[in-house]
Amino acid sequence: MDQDLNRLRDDALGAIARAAAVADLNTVRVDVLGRKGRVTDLMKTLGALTPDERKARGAALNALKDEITAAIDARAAALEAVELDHRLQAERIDVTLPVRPQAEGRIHPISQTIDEMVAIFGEMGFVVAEGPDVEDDFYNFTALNIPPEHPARQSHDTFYMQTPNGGASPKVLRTHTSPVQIRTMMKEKPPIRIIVPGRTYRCDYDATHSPNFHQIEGLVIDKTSHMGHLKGCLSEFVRAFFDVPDLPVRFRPSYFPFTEPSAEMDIGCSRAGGELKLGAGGDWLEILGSGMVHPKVIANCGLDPAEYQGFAFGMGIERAAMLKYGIPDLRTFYEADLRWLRHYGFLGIDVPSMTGGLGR
Ligand code: 2U9
Repeated sequence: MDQDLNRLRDDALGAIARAAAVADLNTVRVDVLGRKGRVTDLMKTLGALTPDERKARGAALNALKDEITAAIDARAAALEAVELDHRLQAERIDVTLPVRPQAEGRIHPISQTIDEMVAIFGEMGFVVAEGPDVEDDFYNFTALNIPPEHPARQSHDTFYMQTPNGGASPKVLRTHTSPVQIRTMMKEKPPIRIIVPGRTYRCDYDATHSPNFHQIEGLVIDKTSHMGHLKGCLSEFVRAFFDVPDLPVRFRPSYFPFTEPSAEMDIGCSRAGGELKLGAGGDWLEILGSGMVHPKVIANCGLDPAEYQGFAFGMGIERAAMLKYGIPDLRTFYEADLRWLRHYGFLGIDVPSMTGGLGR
């Protein structure tokens, strides 16, 4: 081969071998084989040669062109394989990672608080029960041993629905979630261990009362559960809910028509300097009501009170959320103010679970 072709061959193959990326190979391709490249320039000189010289040099130039093209293609394939390998390493994803938290949207503090309470009682073996918001007067009052003259039964305190023919058992908006426990006891055979969160209604409106609010109530019915179980269960609950393991608790005698004996539960707090602090100091704060289910209520549900007994409790969800999350005004829960929800709401990823406390 002519000397100039040898030099061109060495230059081109050297540049191809040194190319660090596919882009460098394109530069070589243009410089050597392009319209104004070195091989093309030499092709243009063939016309000045004799036919024999043109035949020999033309064949040599074509062979060189093929050799360089093959070398470029081979190097390109190798470089592409390396680049693909780097990309596969750099862009590797772990498909087992959990979904990213949703940046938009918030869980309302009432929903979050219900979920937290259900997680705690769920761990103790309670299951959630639900029932209608529009109730029979029987399930809401009569079966619960609430006498006809009780103030709660006055239309001043309860929302009564229109009853066309003065029906025997008028419809009411439930004033507590207790009718769900009545329905469960009438339907299921003990042992019963249920927790009942839900919306409730009373004719009341001020800074601490709203015409609709939320309660969570619990019921345990079996043959042996007693006041000691009630105290243990509720003490465990408040300590887990407020995340204060040594939270002091005390039970005060009280009265409810549906429980006997009845007790209200207080948690220890301090009010020094007008600031409420749970767990510290010598003050007390009422948090829930409870008691042993009244034998008459057990009998009203078709169960024998000589065979079955158990305990019940109830608390306001808004009040518990206000205490836990420092929300000062009950009315703000229902104003649908997005600024309030962004401040007090929770991200969808903050699902309460008892793995490691409530997981916050
Ligand atoms: C059945 C038997 C017993 C539920 C109970 C309370 C005590 C109680 C209030 C707390 C604050 C309601 O939101 S609140 O105003 N509740 O003090 N509730 S015992 O007892 C029952 C329920 C159903 C069959």
